[in-house]
Amino acid sequence: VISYPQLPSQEFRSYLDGLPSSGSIAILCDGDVDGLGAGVTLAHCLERTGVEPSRIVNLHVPKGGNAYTQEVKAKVDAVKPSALCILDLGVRDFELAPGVPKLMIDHHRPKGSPQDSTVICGYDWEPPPTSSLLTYLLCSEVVDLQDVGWKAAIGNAGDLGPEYAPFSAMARAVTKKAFDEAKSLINSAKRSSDPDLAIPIAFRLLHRAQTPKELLKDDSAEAKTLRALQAEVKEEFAHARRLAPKFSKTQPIALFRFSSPARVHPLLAQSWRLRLPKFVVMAANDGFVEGRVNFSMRTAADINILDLLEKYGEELGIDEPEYGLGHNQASGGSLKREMFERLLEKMGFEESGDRATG
Ligand SMILES: [Mn+2]
Repeated sequence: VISYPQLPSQEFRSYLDGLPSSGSIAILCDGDVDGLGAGVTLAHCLERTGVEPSRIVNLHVPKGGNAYTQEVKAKVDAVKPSALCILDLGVRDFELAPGVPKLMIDHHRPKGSPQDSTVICGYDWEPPPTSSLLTYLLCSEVVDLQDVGWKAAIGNAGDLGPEYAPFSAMARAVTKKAFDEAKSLINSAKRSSDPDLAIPIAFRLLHRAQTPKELLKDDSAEAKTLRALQAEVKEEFAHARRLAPKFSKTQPIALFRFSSPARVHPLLAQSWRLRLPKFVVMAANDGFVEGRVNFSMRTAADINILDLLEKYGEELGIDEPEYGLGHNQASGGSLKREMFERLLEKMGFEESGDRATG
């Protein structure tokens, strides 16, 4: 049974009470199923407390980017929000909207304590909640969200969150099959080769559906677009799964290196985690963002990946917005190719023949 005595319900309520009565409220959320589940849940909560739906604007981070960058700051500024909610995107000092009241709900290791912000982060809670679960717990103390609770439940399930009995009951009520298929469809948005197109679609589909079955039956043009992108992700993943690992000479690290326009590296690392239980699995994708290597690391061993990446990051002087973030046993990053090669060298990988001569 989950109970978080530290749930800051009062702070959350105070934030809602202090929301300006006009102007847009931007919800900047991660594009994975946990971020979208949290974002949509918060949108329902705001609407049910009387916020005009047209005031709510959903924003996301561009392909391969990080939330705390000038690029995203410009996106936020363009909306001129009177309030900004940042969900499942980490906690940083970088100010996206100075002077605007901000709410951050997250579960990754925090990196700072930002100004003008109500920060709710469950990183060190036991068991660590997902952002969807955390958002649902906070919101359902303010309004009744029973009917849309499955949306947070798919986020929680999709990000391997803790078992929460009401969510399990909701999944059964909507049938497990439809629940899993809806989760997979929404999760394909950020994984696809065109997340900038797919993520806003996924947010809208999840927001307007009353049930997972309704979501799956959506026959709008944009729903078809998302399903086509999902098919592409499946194909790219099936291809990447045929790779064999390379092993470090000095560290318990297994590397899978490949090139795909889709964000299948987290899936690949996850799929090998239990098959190589004594290793840190590293899946590195050269094809996701031009000139960069995007990589995911997962482990079932008692190794702290955040600490590992922090150590190498200091040694190499890595200063990147997307590096070594996340969870103790699930992290990754995005590096320029040259820096990634240096990281691999530090990790005890010999240059592979084709790249060494290239
Ligand atoms: Mn998450």
